[in-house]
Amino acid sequence: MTTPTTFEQWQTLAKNLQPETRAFINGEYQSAQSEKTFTRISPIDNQPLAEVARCDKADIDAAVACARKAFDQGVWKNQEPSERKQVLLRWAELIRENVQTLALLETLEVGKPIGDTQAVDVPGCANAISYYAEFADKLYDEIAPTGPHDQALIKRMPLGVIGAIVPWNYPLIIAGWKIGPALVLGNSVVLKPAEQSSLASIHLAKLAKEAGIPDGVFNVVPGLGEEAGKALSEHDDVDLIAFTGSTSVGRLIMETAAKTNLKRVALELGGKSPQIVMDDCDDLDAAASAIAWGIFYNAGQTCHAGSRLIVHKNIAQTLYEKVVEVANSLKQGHPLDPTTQIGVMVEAEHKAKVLEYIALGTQEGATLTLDGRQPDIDGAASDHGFIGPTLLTNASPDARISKEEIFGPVLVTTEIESEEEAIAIANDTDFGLAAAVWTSNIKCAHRMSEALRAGTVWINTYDRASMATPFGGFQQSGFGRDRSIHALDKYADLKTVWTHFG
Ligand code: TXE
Repeated sequence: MTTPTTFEQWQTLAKNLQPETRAFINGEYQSAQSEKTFTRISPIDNQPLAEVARCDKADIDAAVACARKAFDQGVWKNQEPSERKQVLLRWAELIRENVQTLALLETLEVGKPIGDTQAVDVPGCANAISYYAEFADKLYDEIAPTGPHDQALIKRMPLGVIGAIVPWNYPLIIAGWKIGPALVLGNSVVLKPAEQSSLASIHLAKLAKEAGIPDGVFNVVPGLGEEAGKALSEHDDVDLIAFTGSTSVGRLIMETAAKTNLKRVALELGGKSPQIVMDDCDDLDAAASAIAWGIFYNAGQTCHAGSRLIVHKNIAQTLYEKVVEVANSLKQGHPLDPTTQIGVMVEAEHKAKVLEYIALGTQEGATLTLDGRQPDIDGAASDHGFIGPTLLTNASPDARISKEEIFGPVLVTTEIESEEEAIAIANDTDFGLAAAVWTSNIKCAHRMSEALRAGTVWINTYDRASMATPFGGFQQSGFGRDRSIHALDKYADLKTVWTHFG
């Protein structure tokens, strides 16, 4: 099939799409045992997109039992590491080959631009799986220093059954970040996608089977958070819940783990990441561009969105003007139009929540410098789901809009006069996912990067990343890292095997 390049071609493909909507358990697609479904409405046109299997405890029990059986029988973990690597690499390749279908599913479900799902989300998922595939035959275990007649091996053992609960904002990438390291170490996985974004994950399962992942090793169980998600996190035979989502659900999952089998928990939660711009920043154009993309990309529905701008008062007005200029140049439009840069919000309820925050901002005394509530869409799509780039300047650091995660294209700014003041305001948050510092003073950059409480600190850039760097938060942004070699730690236990031959 030739790759569609126009809005019309993508629309035709979308019309003819017949997505699989059932759970994938033990290598087969199957309806929920209750036969129930839930309707996914596309945020693009508010029309029903699919009737998705509404799985609950019974289906989770079945999926976990198959995952456990596959693990205990060793159908995956006991394969030669190089064979497991080949299977995972083949899966990643199939994901790349299926970019059209996967990108389309994700765009239709969550309303993000097709250009992004094609160029970022689908390749991001494939790259995560191929990155971890390479560890299969390259990662060595350890021998501890001991006396001459002893040998102590420190072996990395797979945990068993991993429950991966993922959100809707980057459904495929975040799934890949969890599935890749879990599977390469020999674990089995039960993936619970968000109810807003099940279809692309369900399609992934077909490709997993085609690549040669044995039955039971990778399962996808769609359903509601309070039903399927809760059942997975309560399950006594799940060894780890790897979760990305809201701080409130993360808290629940930790409580549940403590009350059940003390399963391990890894949490990647919300954020309120500051971008600090000092008055010696020597490239305000670059800063403005990175600041705008850092908050407006994916309509601000990004956990590490740079949602707080903390700017030196000497340059504040100039910077606001530049940020507004970049914001106005971003093309908001129909998500199936390949030239669109900002799509629609994931759901009407979520849009309403973001609009409430914008209204609250002005009540709290901030100035609405750029009002995105009535974006000027050029007729390519109805504007029901859109919120345009929004700038609330001069917000009090104590205002709710400065403290709470809005998860929309809303940049909240506060002005400062010194490095100390900037750090104090930046760190005055319960979160700690990311931060950035813009300065030409190398000493100031390093002092600030040390002082900022965040899992990632960017200096004179924003949102540059690679699979080789860990991603995750300090404080209530969670713990445990996705990406990089360090993510492997979450999916393994260490076993010491001590032999004495004196
Ligand atoms: O997240 P939820 P929602 C933040 C963001 C957003 C808010 C709410 O601020 O506005 O959270 O989003 C599953 N037991 N982030 O409601 O509910 C659910 O089915 C087990 C930041 O979408 O946390 C989904 O699969 N699982 C975030 C996943 O949890 C449960 C990305 C996430 O949903 C459950 C998304 C339960 N009781 C939202 N309830 C980020 N860190 O990027 C729900 N789930």
